[in-house]
Parts: sequence; structure tokens; C-alpha cells
Amino acid sequence: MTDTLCLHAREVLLPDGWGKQVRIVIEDGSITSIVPQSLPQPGDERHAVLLPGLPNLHSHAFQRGMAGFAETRGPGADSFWTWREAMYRFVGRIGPDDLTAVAALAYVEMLESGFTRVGEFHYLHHDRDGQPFGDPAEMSLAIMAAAEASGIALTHLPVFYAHAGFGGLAPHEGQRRFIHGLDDFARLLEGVRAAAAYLPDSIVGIAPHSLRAVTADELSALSDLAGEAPIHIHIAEQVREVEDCLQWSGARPVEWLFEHAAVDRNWCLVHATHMTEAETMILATSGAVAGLCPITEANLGDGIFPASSFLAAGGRYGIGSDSNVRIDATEELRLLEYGQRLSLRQRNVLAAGVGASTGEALWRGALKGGGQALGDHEAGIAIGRPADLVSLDTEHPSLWERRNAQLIDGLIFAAGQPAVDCVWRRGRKVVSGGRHIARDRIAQIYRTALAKMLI
Ligand code: NGQ
Ligand code: ZN
Repeated sequence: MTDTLCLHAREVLLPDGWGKQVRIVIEDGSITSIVPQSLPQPGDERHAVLLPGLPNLHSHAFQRGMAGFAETRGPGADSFWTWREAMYRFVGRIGPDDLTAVAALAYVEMLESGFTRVGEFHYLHHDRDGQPFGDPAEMSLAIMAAAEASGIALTHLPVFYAHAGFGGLAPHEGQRRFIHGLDDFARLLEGVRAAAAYLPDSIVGIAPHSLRAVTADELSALSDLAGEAPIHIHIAEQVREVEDCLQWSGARPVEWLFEHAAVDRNWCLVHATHMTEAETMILATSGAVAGLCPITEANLGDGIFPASSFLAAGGRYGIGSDSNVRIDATEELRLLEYGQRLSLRQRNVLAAGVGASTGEALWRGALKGGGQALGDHEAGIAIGRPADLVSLDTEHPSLWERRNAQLIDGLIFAAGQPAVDCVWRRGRKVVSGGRHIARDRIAQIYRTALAKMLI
């Protein structure tokens, strides 16, 4: 028997514009009909505004468990690198069930903020002592269990990590849970691909961790393994990383990558913060996506992405919650724009042109680029697509008297997450009145796991 749901909304953000008085039919989780200018029919569930759910293209879910624990000043100048030491200490505490507990809460919060798919850049593979689990995919299965419990769509990105620095340096102790050779990585990937077949709408990609963690030969073997699947890499996030790369190779990270890999639309370059004008142009014209994580980049003191020239050259971007120190889609988008405003001393930098709304450009940009990066190329409200939807609470004062794009501007720049009302994933309403339906249970499990991990 077909499971049918009919929604009716006053305004809907469709791929080619704003639909008015739209009736959407959803059968077994997929959209089968979209008819604008329709009257609601008896039994339709009525909403004021519907937006497509956003992709969150970069997450390390486990880091949600240490949110706020690395904000105390240390003896020297604190930096990305001192934060990383704190993060490595936390890594030592996490077992498979803990990972499911932490990731499930993170995914619940993502859904509550309007993210309906997550790209999990997953490198916590082995047991605490660095030995592989009996099933090498154990920790990936823990992530899949969290995706299933929350309902979020998963693009799983198993990470290849082999070295501690440029030039194939041996990994250090703190990295022992991450490490693979190419053969055991291929086995992991096989296990992950087999398991993902049982998780609806899941996609499996590959992630060479960074140019610090892979050699040129490994990188080319990994591109072969990826085939047409998404391939993600951290790059040029910190100035020191750029300096080390220059010293090692004579080239900057993005420059080096383009010389050594066929970077195309299957690629996502995460951060890409520190680029010259020439690197910005080559990335923008490659068709690859820049994976921007504004909250984490601010938290870690990374720098500001050159968005203005990147967009002018036709570059594609998406957003990611990365360290999950805060999980809030509207805040990521707001901070993306505000970083540009602060550095350029201008306004409406990311808007698509004269008379165009910044908020709508941000939502559409993150939808298109994030979908592409996560291997979900047609993300949006369209026939044949899973019904991954967000409704807004137009009773929120920041949305009163707003129409069309003004609603998204009101959401991103004024109301923020409190104006997110319901979220559907594959036609199932997983968030209602701003709360995930399993929040209490998942939060309780998280609380117990966290207390145990911190002992
Ligand atoms: C990560 N996070 O893999 O979690 C990294 C830190 C590294 C960010 N880059 C570790 N934000 O890059 O070595
Ligand atoms: Zn990352």
C-alpha cells in the first residue's frame, strides 16, 4: 500500500522560483506531484512556507561531544594546533556505542536546524589502542546507526589517513585510530559500501584527509577507488599548512592539488581558506565545490574565504558544520555573509545581483553546491526527489509581513533557527514545532554516554 501525504503551502522555494499556493503530493517518501496555484484539499496538511532541506557537507560528528571544552586559554598562544591536541585527547575516549550516541544527537540538531543530509567526514576508524575492530567498518556502522536513528540522509566519507605531515611523515600516537594502508582502506570501503545499501538514500564517497596525511601516489590511488563518487579533502585551512606545503614542494596546497589530481565536479575542497587570486580562479572554474564551515573556521581562527572573487568567477560552495561546536544552518549562512562584510566593509556580498536577496542566494547556493558535493546532484523540491523539506514558523515576529525571498532574509539575518518549524526527511516529519521527535530519547542516551566518556 502506498503511503501518501499531501502538503499545501502558501509559498514554496522551487528550483526555478517561488511557487504560490502549492500542493505537493508525497508517495512513499518521494515527491510525485507539485501543483502551484492549487486550492488546498480536505486532509492536506497546511503550512505557510516550505524550503528545501539543506545539505551539511562537512561534519565530524564525534566532535559534538567536546563542544565548548576547548575554550580555555593555555600556557602559550592558543591555535588550531592546540585545539587539535585537545581534540585528539577526546578521540581516545570514544567507543562505537559512544560514537552512535554523540552522532545521533548531532544529527538530531542538524535536522532541527534545517539540514536534511550530512556529509560525515569519518576518520575515527580503529579501537582505542589503534587496532582495527574485528569488523573494520565497525565505526562506520556506528555512524550509520546514528543516521538511521535520527532519520538524516547520509553521505558517508570514509577518510584515508596515513601520515603526520607533508612528505609522508610517519603518523604519531594521537593519530593511531585513523591510520590505514591502501589495501586495508579498500577493504573498509567494501564493507562500508555493502552496509550503506541498507540505509535509504545513503551515498558513499572517499576522503583523503588532507595533503598532510596522504602522499601523491596514495592520492592518485584514492581517486581511482572513488570512481564517480564524491571525493573530499581538507585543504589550505591554516597559514602554517600553506607555509609547510610551500617549503616541502615549492607549491601552495591548492596549487599543488591541481597539479597532481584531476579535480572536477566530484571534488569538494573543504575550507580552501588561503588561496591566491590564481588559485581562487582555478578552483572556481574547475566545477569542484568549496566546502565552507564558517562557524568552525571562526572558532579555530582559520581565516576568511575569498568568497567575492570566487563567486564572481562562477565558483560553487556549500556549507558544513565541521567541528559541530554549534549546529545551526542559519548561523552558518549568516556568518558566511558576515565574514565577507567584515573583511570587505561592504554589504550583501553574496547576493546574486542587483535587486537580489542575499538570504535566497545563500540558501540556493548551499543547496546546489552542498548537494553536488554530497553526490546528491538534484537536491531541491522537485518531482522524483525525496521529500526533504523545511517549513517556517511565520508567527515568528521576524517573519511577519515578509514575502518570498524576504522570508529567507528574515530567517537567516533576523530570526535564526527559532523560526524553523517542521522538517521532513523522505516524507517523514522528524521535526515538529522545532523539536526532533526522538530528541528526548536520543539526548538521554547521549548524556549517559558523555558522562561515561569523561570519567
Ligand atoms: C579534523 N578539523 O580532521 O577534525 C580537522 C583537524 C587536522 C578541521 N580541520 C585535524 N577543522 O586537520 O589535522
Ligand atoms: Zn574537517
